Amino acid sequence: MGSTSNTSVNYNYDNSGPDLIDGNTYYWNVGTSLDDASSWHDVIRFVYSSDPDNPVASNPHIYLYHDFNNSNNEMYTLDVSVNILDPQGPGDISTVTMQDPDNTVYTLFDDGQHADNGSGDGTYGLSIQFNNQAPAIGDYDFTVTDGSGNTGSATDVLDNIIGSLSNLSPAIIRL
Ligand SMILES: [Ca+2]
Ligand SMILES: [Ca+2]
Repeated sequence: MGSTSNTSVNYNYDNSGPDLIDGNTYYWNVGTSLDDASSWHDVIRFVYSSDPDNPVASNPHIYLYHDFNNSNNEMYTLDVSVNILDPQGPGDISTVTMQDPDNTVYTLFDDGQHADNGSGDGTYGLSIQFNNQAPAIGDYDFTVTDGSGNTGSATDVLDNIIGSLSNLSPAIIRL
């Protein structure tokens, strides 16, 4: 077929595909083939945005663990994460925060140390511990701000507090 020098492709040139929706995640698979050979790239995940500047927050997640510690105090661990992308690249991300239903604001990290998967992979996270008090029910709002002050947001909801398995006791067999 010869060489390809363009660095962009047109999606949906024949109008047979669905419209892309802002903030949605898509997967792109690129392949080529000849009579006797073929080549393909790994599937590429991307988030669609029609805005050339604003960062995008997607896939917000809050995950609650409920346990008891050695002193029999109730412990709650809230792992939160969100995927962040920016049209200017990861270097344009300034801050990523999460505001809980009590209006406390937490800073999230992408260093591989804060329940955020790998370092520098665009997933920002934080692991928050609560002792003897469950986290608040309601909206957890994630906000990303880039170097120019543009923002993007996403929300996940904590709608119930799970119970703990601490009341389960092993069966005692009396002889
Ligand atoms: Ca930007
Ligand atoms: Ca990460």
